[in-house]
Amino acid sequence: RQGSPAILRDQPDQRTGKKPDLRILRPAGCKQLTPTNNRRIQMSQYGFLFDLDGVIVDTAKYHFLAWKRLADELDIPFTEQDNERLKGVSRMASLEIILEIGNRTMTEDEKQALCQRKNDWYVEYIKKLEKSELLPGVENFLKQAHAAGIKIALGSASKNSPLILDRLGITELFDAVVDGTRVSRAKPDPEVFVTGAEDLGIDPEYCVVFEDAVAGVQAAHNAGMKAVGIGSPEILGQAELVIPGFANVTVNDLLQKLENV
Ligand code: B16
Ligand code: MG
Repeated sequence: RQGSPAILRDQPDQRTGKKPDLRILRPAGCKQLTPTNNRRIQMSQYGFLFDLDGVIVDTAKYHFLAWKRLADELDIPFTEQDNERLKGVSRMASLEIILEIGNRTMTEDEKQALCQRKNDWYVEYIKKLEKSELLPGVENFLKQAHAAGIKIALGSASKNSPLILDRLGITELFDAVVDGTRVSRAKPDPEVFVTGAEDLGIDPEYCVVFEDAVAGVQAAHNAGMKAVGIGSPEILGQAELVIPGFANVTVNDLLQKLENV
């Protein structure tokens, strides 16, 4: 799976002078992309790294409900617009943003206790997550990638990632899970994706990151990987490719587009 891109045999037949049909040379089940710059990269050489919140499932709404409950208790105004600032940000950093909004200071112990309270409420929501909450097309896309032999990792700041994958019934599609329990540096630091690529045993050059946050796209680039933005080009314009979501997106088409950028 690792190493240089495979160069398939495409020399002309000495007898007929014709180039062989690569579809025939390819072993069954081994899909191959249209070559660019004379390289033929097999699908199974790629690693896909997925952010969780905003890419696979919208957990932001549950984070909001739990943070809002805490903010109300603390008498701190907290709106859905404020919640946008918490996306992709760690639990403690999220609390610090809320305290900053309320112009409040707390001891480390108090902050830990508040994070725990918020998380207990959040987990109550997450425990009830259902498969139907998977974002449109993402399960099909993950299954296509898995079937094509592409290695798949999760790269999320959430310490609740394993529970969420379990509730959504997609744990077995992932070869590696890198979550908030394994990394200490937040995106745009590349730590989460570099760790994921190491787990998969795939060179960053062949890793594609799927992200809905600008900081996540930057983290992918800082890791030497390509980024596919999930959302709007106005916000995620730095990504090599931006798609509104996974509905009707095929792995083959996406990789071909990426190879041409
Ligand atoms: P937890 P991601 C992030 O997920 C969320 O976007 C962010 O709002 C949350 O604070 C963070 O996970 C930590 O989550 O409290 O469950 O550990 O976008 O990195 O998948
Ligand atoms: Mg996200």
